[in-house]
Amino acid sequence: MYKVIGPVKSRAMRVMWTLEEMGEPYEVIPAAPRSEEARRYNPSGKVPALVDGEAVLTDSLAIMTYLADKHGRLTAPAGTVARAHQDALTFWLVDEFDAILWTAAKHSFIFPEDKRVPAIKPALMEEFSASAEKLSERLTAPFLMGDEITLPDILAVHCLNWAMGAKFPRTDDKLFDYGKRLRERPAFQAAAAR
Ligand SMILES: N[C@@H](CCC(=O)N[C@@H](CS)C(=O)NCC(=O)O)C(=O)O
Repeated sequence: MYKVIGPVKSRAMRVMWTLEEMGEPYEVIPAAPRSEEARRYNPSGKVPALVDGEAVLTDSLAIMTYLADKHGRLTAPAGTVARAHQDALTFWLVDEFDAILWTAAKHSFIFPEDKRVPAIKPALMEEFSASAEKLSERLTAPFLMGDEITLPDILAVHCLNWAMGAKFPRTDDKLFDYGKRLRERPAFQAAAAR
């Protein structure tokens, strides 16, 4: 059985949601970021990690892509044009959503107090809002890549939830309703309950 390392209130949630969508059983080891236990799986202390047999994999998107390719779910097949478009959206979300939220977190509670620059936060919020508008514009189907849920949906909704938790400005109704609809999925609910 897969083992997901990291608490549900971390990027490990993305991996749990991915596994729930695929109906794959897994165990959770809720090791806190930077804890000794987390370092046993990833020397950097970052979570999530995934244990698959003898292998220990790190980085949420690398893990999700591995699982999607392995099980042939939640992704266009590797080596197709559809996959290149999907990956472009994934990497855009990493740059414009995840990195912005992570920088805000660093300057709120991750960095030691004397290294934080709280004045950066309004600019980050503005940048996130501009990116959220772009994402909303490109949402022209039930899911970001069309009629089926794919990995970028999981990443986008995880980041939208993170943004709400971090008190970022609300997105437009279209993106808000999309996030709400995806959070209602049984797979999301099951992962969130871990
Ligand atoms: N790009 C990595 C980022 C992982 C990451 O930074 N995770 C946070 C928790 S959500 C963490 O472990 N932080 C501790 C640290 O950076 O030292 C991923 O997506 O897995």
